[in-house]
Amino acid sequence: MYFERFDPMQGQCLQILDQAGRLQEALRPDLPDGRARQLYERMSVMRLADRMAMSLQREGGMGTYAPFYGQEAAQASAAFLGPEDWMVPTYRETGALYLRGVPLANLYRYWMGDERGMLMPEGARTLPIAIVVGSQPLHAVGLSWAMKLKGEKAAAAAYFGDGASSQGDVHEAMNFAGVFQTPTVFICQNNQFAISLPRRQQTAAATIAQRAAGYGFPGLLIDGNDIFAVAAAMTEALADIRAGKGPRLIEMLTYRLGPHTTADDPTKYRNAEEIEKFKPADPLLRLRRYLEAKGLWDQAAEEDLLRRGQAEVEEAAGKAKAAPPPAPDELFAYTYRSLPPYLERQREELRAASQAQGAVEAKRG
Ligand SMILES: Cc1ncc(C[n+]2csc(CCOP(=O)(O)OP(=O)(O)O)c2C)c(N)n1
Repeated sequence: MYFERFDPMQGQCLQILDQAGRLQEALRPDLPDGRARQLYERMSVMRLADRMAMSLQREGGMGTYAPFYGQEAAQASAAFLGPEDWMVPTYRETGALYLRGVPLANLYRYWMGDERGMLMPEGARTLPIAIVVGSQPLHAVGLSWAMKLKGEKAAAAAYFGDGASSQGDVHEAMNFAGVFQTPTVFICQNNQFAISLPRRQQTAAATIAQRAAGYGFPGLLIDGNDIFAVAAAMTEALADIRAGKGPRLIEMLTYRLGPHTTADDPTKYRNAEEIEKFKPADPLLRLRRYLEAKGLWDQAAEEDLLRRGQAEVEEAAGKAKAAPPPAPDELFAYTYRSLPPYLERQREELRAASQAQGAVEAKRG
């Protein structure tokens, strides 16, 4: 009903829970209050986990990190995927991967430079993070096409941003998905920026969701800071996809409140007033208001949650820090079956350098 009723071509955007925490019951998806409360808790811990990653980076434990502050409801889309579905994440999806069940300590390890943090448990149907912008839709379409050929009733979820939507790869993926009717859900988190490039300079189209029409499948524009709209869009898209109705595109309108990554200085391309303008749209704030109005949440519950959440996040950070670092050799281990000569030389250089460093450290005692 949502995909039919809300036409992105007409500029329609699905919002069910407004900023004041008022819910439009007539549009409510199958998201009972108990589940909404549970999601509020997970999204709150997600935010704490994001903050912890920022601190770990600032204290030198991580090379870089891509925060998702402000995008927690869109990230919670992963909670609606089943174990039979595939998830294909970008670097932004730490929160989504956490909800998918990837241990936080592993996610931190990855950002600390240890690829083993991306080793997924057998059968987890979750690809490792790919930094290559726009690669996720291609991979998800490939996976979903394979599932279709095998007769599996499941979907593959492609995560990507507004910036990625301009990549040729994304066009090819969506076109292929339309032609072969692959079971793919394209999840575009439109957080208004591709690093410093604002959304208005990204495309002359009024919405990204409307592009689906050009590929021959339905698209839906939603308020990506509204967990009820996220639930509605994801549940309907996945049900349709599993019923063999082909791909779906969901554009989740959100706003990145933090920097693009820890290497970015957003004051160079947006001012403080703009950020303040978006703060009332915070996905946690409105859900909390809703739960409080229903008598399902209060200050004591909030304090208890923050205490438990912080303990969980600190434990994960401790685990990640205590994990043995990868051997330098591993840099060369997984891409080539046999290394080309120039990489062979580099590996020998690195071995010699780490042995020399080891000897110096041993002398120092
Ligand atoms: C193919 C490719 N080109 C360029 C980059 C550099 N790069 C990293 S993130 C980014 C912006 C992507 O913006 P968007 O798709 O909107 O996602 P967001 O970072 O906002 O989540 C760019 C250009 C890259 N990683 N891969």
